Amino acid sequence: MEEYFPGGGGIQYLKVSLSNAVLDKIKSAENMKGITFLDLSHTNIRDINFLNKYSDLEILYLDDNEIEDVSLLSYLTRLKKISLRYNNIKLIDKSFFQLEVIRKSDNISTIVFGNPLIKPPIEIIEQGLASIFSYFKQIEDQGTERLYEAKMIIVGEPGAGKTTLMKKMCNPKYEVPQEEYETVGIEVCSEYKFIFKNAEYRVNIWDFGGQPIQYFLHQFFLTCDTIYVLLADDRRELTNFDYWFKIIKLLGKNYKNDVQSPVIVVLNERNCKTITSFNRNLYRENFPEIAQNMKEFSVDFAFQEDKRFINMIDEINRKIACIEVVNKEIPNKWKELRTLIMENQYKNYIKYDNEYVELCNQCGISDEYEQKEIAQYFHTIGIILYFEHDPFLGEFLFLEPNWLLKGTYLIFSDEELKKQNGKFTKDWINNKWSENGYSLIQRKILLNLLTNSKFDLCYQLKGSEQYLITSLIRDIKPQIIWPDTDLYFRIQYPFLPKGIISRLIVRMNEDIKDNLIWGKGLLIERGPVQALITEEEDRNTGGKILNIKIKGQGIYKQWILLDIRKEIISIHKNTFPNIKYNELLGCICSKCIKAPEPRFYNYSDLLGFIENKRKTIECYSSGENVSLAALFQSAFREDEDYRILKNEGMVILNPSIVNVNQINNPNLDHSENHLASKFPPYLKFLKYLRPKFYNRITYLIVITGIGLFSKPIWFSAINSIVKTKYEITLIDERTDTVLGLMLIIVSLFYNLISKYIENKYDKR
Ligand SMILES: Nc1nc2c(ncn2[C@@H]2O[C@H](COP(=O)(O)OP(=O)(O)OP(=O)(O)O)[C@@H](O)[C@H]2O)c(=O)[nH]1
Ligand SMILES: [Mg+2]
Repeated sequence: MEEYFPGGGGIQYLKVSLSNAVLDKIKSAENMKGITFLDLSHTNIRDINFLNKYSDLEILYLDDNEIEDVSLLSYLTRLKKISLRYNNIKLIDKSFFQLEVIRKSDNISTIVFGNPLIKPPIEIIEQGLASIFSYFKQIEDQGTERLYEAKMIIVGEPGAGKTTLMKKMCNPKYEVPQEEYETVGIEVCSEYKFIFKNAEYRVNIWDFGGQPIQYFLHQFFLTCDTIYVLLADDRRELTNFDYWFKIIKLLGKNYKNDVQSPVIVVLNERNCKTITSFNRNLYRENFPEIAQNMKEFSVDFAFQEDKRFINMIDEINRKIACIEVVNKEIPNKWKELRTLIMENQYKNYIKYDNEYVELCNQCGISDEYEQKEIAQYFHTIGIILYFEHDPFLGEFLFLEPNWLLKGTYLIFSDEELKKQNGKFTKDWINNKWSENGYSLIQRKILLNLLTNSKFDLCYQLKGSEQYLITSLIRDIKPQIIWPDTDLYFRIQYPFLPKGIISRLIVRMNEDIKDNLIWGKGLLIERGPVQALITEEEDRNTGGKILNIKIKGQGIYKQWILLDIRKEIISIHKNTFPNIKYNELLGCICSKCIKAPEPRFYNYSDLLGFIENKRKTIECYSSGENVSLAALFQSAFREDEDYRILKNEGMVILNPSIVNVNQINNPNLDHSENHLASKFPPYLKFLKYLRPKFYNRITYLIVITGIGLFSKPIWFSAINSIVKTKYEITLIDERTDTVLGLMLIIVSLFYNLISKYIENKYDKR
């Protein structure tokens, strides 16, 4: 052991660079008192009980391991810092939160981030200590049990047999109908129950209409912590497996704990003829995360007692029983509340503030946070719909989602509206709903669902009574005169879910130029710049790209790009937190700038180059060395907005890199370059000093001057400051008046000239 812990009890610090052998020694060490720092991140350890010998530990890093049980940590009472990110911790005892190191932490959730926590749930931990202890208290007071309730989502092409499967699961005697019946919106059935390991599970089955016009619903209603049944129909062999796998990967994964919902692929046979178009190996290869927890079945629902149907149902049951949230321990009172809510199910919705809170109070649940948490939990397991973050919709709990979806679908599928290219007035839409039996408050809720900002479905046209549903805009690209592009930017997606362009149109509607919008693009204008944003096929990767072309002068280009990226990133964040994308920046070398399409650089690669202190990159198209700083400066601004973007999770560039190299910017016109080349060292110097120069040095020198000039008593004090800080030797007391005057005049004059030159440079 000595080689690792030289000096025995005398050492206080241990940073381990670990081989298995070293790790074994650390684990088997006898008495490790005196060690205060231990970093065992990325070592694949599972069991940390050996740490009981390290009772003096103050700093302990255990990130990226396989740890499940952290109860031992309660013995490490001297800890001042601990990190347990990305382990496999599901349950944490109350004693852990009583540790001083946890109690004093500003943000406990960062310590345990990336763990599949069930108890306490991460949402509770994020709320801080008070909520955590209140959670434990509730459990102690009330006792807990499991609800054994889950949500199952059936998706697939129209007519694939989704509704048939749902009905068959809820009623085994159900006979497959002869005629076709198309599901509109989503139908929910809560009658399916099964027994697994002595527990009775209840499943809320959500059956989605398969018509492509309903795909926009997916972004709002496909959720994680559920099971997906993907139905493929062999009659038409039209199943778009690619779309379904991608959307399930995107929306079916809980990004908080990285758990992907299980998937059952059902190849629905007709007359025992199997589907031929499902290339299972390809999907297993391309979607390994889904494949891990996926099973396939070929079944014909028309055959009663088909053994394969029974096998499929068994597997569905088994997978449901393994979903974490389904086995979550909840306080007894929550179950009582569930029953009370269900008694209201004949109502379409209940109001959060009075009705729901009242039901909570009846069950003795008075804590506001707990009430909210229950609503979120019931939303996850599919009992209700609760739009937690929406100021208007969040006032309701929707007990019956169908009327909401049917009301929306009624509008989206309206032929008259399609002819109007998605434009409607409030009167028109209210009439439409009231003709179909919707009450005043229902109409209000529906209109809010359409127009509220969470969903970006529609917006009010400028200076008009009309609204526009952007996903109904015809996909006919209007004639656009677009001469040259000054700035090229792209976002490249392996999978682009439906709706990003139409949502972007809603978000940027204030800037749309001359109504130039279509299904796959928009043209926006702000001041002297225009931006053309289009959704296109990516010929290189087979995926999709959002192409952003900007033309115009000055920094407005960078502004508009920044705003477009902000909106797109916010759409990602709100609806598709798992989405994968690359940002690409167009080259600015002399050849690319004139070419119809430039070479594109991967934005994050460029950031890597800058970090490695590279100054240029070679354009493979022209062979020119392009200044990285100039490349960045062509597209990005360097101010406060960067910080905002950084908070949004975007990588940014350190502005100083751009600044110093400003004179190399080929985007400056000739006269600017000329001016810049005249003063490079001076400008660099000024840039270095600014803004400190004006504020600090001038100020200090002028004050010194005044001091010397008027009150020699200051002399010695100022002398000592100036001497030590700036190594200027003042001559003697007799010269102080002259010296003071000189300092004042020279520094003010210098200040004046620098301001003049800098302003002149900046204006250009
Ligand atoms: N023989 C046979 N016919 C089936 C089977 N599954 C579905 N069908 C037929 O296909 C029709 C459509 O099935 P649905 O279950 O309504 O299809 P869906 O996927 O819900 O369709 P949408 O709601 O339009 O998306 C049914 O009415 C049946 O006639 C099956 O397993 N065997
Ligand atoms: Mg159906």
